[in-house]
Amino acid sequence: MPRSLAVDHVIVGAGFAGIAAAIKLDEDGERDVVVLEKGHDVGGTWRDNTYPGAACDVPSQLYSFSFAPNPDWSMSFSPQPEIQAYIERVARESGVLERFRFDTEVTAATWDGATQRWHVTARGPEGEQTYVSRTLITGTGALSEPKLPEIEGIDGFTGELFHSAQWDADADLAGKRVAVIGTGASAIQIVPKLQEQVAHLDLYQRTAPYVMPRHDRTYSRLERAALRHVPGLQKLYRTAIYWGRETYVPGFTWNPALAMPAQKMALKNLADAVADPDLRAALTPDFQIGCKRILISNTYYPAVASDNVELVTDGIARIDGNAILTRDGTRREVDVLVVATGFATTDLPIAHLVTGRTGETLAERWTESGMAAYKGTTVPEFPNLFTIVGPNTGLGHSSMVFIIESQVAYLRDAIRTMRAQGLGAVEPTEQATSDWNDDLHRRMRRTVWNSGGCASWYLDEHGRNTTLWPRTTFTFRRLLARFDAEQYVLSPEHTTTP
Ligand code: N01
Repeated sequence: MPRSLAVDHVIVGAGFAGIAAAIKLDEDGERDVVVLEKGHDVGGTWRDNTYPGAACDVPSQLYSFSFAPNPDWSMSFSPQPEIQAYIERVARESGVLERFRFDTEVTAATWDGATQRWHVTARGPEGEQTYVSRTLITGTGALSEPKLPEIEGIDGFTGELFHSAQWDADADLAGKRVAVIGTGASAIQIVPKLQEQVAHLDLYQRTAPYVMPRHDRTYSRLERAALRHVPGLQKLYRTAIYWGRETYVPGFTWNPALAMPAQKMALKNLADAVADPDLRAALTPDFQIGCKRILISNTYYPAVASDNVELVTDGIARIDGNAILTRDGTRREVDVLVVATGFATTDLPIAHLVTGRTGETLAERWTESGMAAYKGTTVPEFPNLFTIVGPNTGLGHSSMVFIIESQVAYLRDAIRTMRAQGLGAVEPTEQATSDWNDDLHRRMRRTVWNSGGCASWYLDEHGRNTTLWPRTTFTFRRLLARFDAEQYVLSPEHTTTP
């Protein structure tokens, strides 16, 4: 293989975002595309998160591609293996899989203004390769870089240790003493499954989350047959789920008073599940609902209340050998330590690898102001870069696939515009970008994420919310419906470009 290969588009990542981009570009006749994926398969976060109990907390009918409906979901909130199988099937049947390079990790991407091309270097099974491309499309996800807790002595832990997103499939936890650190969306799915098999489980909780009932159910054969065969039914069902979530959930992120009924509902869920008043008090959140992601589970509280589980709320002081020491001086020995401590969300690894036309990386550009893009998708000084699931595109209440499809529609229109107008480079103006972000952060001030009295992965080290979208998803789609060339610096294609 040549060390340098010219292509039209490089897509980084083969999760929902990368697959959608590859399929939709193909529909436009954009077939000179390569998708670089550091993992061994498609699926992204759904390939990686294989921990016991992993499942979606957004209904699958909505959490799937609009262009690849699936009448065969077994449950409303499908388990990870089913979602992974769906992603693999869509990728395989799309016919674009031959453009994917697996086990291939991007190590650098640099814009060359003279040729109006990205130089994307990647390390793969056949060594190092540079792809020279018109556009660079990142679909690397917001929750893909596991974050380990900074605890004194953790490096010297003598038992087995793994992160929730790097589950050791060979680990046999039956009859073991296990500790779980963290009580976020991952932990509350893991804990009930572990509780069933381990001898003892210590659950280290720093902040109690709100947990709502999980209204999950299995679809009957009749329902699945109807979804498959009745024209329009699946689309109608998906639309109903979409509007149901869109109308009631975002409301209380903007108006804390509207959150009170939800908060009462979550506290009633806790009271119904946990009889012991001391345990109930320890599990009661001390912030406003919605400030962190609201969790859903019917099995978490009963598991925590089980005889073989201890909820530890004293802070962790350090790790010594195979033991965790808390600040009250207690020492608890364990065989296996599961860290369900989340992901690096505001300092994305890809940002350190991408260098724009001024010689600065994305991470350097974002050092002071925090992550920021125009429409979450394009960045000044980074021509022809499209960041799917970029800054302020995340959701706490609905399907990220909807956001991804909106961004893909936008970048397709950008590429069509470039082709039609003979453009070699497009980048948003600084003015358009700062107007967009000023507006976002003005809206953000009113939300529970900023004023709800909690710390969360939504906020960066300066307390700025650079991850979530503070409006309806419908508005996001409308604002990205068309590539608004008037907000961009447009450069004609250099005639000398090879
Ligand atoms: O991570 P998190 P997650 N010492 O960051 C604690 C999505 N998701 O993997 O709250 C002690 O939410 C931390 O404590 P605190 C979903 O978007 C979706 O669970 O910071 N504890 C917290 O309890 C979700 O929001 C599904 O005080 C420490 C936990 O670790 C996102 O992924 C399933 C600590 C981290 O929670 C992330 O969820 C799973 C320390 N040093 C995930 N450091 C679906 O169902 C951290 N913690 C689709």
